[in-house]
Amino acid sequence: MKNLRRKTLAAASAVTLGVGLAVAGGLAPAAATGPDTTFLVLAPQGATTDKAAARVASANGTVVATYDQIGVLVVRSTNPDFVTDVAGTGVESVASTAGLGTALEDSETVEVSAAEAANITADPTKEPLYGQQWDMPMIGLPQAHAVNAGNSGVVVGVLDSGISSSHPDLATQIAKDKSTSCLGGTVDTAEAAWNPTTSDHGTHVAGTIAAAVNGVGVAGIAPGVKLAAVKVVNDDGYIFPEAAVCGFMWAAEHGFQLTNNSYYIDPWELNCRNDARQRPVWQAVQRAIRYSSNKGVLNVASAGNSNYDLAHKLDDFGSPNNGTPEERENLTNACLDLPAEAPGVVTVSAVGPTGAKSYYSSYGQGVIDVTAPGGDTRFRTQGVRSTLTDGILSTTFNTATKTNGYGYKQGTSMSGPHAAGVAALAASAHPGMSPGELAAFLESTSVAQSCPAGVYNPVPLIPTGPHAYDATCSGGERNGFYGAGMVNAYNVVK
Ligand SMILES: [Ca+2]
Ligand SMILES: [Ca+2]
Repeated sequence: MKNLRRKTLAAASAVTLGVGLAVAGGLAPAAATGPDTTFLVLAPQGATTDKAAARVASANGTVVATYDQIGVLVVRSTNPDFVTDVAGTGVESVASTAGLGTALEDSETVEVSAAEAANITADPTKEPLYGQQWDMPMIGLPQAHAVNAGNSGVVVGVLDSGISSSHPDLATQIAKDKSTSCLGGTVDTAEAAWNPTTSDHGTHVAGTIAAAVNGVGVAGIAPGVKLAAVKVVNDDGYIFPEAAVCGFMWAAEHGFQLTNNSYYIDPWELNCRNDARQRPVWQAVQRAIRYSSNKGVLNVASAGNSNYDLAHKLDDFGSPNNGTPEERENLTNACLDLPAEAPGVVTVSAVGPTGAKSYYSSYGQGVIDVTAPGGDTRFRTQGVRSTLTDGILSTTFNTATKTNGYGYKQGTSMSGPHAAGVAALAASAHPGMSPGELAAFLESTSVAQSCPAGVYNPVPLIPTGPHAYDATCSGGERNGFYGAGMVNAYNVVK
């Protein structure tokens, strides 16, 4: 898994370089030119970016986005010496984001046929496909909807690959005036810019949070709230730090109560042992996350799909080379997996239809805050083969045929939006809570789940080997697999 991630990161770097060269070819600069590269320039915390902007201009850079609130500039430059040239008064640090895109962990969509979608059930919510949504009764629907199905003043930002605004279950749910693309680190509010192009991941996430209860398709958890599409995943399936910064700042400045972040920016591999040059990039993202929290946004994030113990990363990599406590502290601070491990972010693990941890879900005591359904298509056969209906059913958009539909996906990408949806109901029923209060309420209303004893592995017969998905849960009522427990929609509104 780690090697795979390293390879995809290398691929992202190559793509960025290719695009940059094509752009640079059209310019006629006086000085030597390199590829058109994106940089994050940080002013000292609390300072304005005026002086830094002046340095950028003198170093042949172009500011494409200014975040004075957090002292961050997004800059593009073809100056191969930009990093050294920009250094000076008002610039605390600078780094290129080239190669720092992380791949979206998207599972293939398994679409439901039109015939199946048309098969009306007798379910009280009147949604034809509700009978396939095993995840909803697990978290307290439809009981919650009888009390509160969400308030339209609550906006949930889906920081993802866009949302299909033509989907019959989503068209009425999207706050178009609060939706944008953040690709390249700059805002583009055109509707086409925030619709999906190569991935329907965000469309699936959006349906879980707030698909309409309208007699069509599926039911979302909080159909009364509004969704905002914030596109941060590029057409190659990568999330670059400048897009994430833009997304958190957009959410902060547009009155969002919540964001859902079903992606995983993982600086650990490349950044945390030797590469100090990348730290400014992650510091910029963390400043943006912190700023959004201070502006009233609760950010919800997926734990990741690597069956990884997030509480013991240092153990996995061994001690840092020089092994000093100071170095270790620096590593810990600079190398959080973002946004999952940033302070104040609600981090969500995944369970399957039995309520047990999904074989793929990452975990970690003190890292996982709550759990929610994300699907587990392997537990039924102990890993031998996949049972698709044990994934999460939601809204889809086939990017090849440009058609809206319904389909199954699995992952912590699917569990995160369950927690975001429940939090949206909580914010609807209890307006005025701060992000910290909302997070604490989400946890205190969750249904605690115990650790399984010993080494846990629901898929011992999986082809990758009998121990490929071993995991050990630690903690008591609050533990590394499930955090405070399973989110519950009814408990937050009753
Ligand atoms: Ca519906
Ligand atoms: Ca957290």
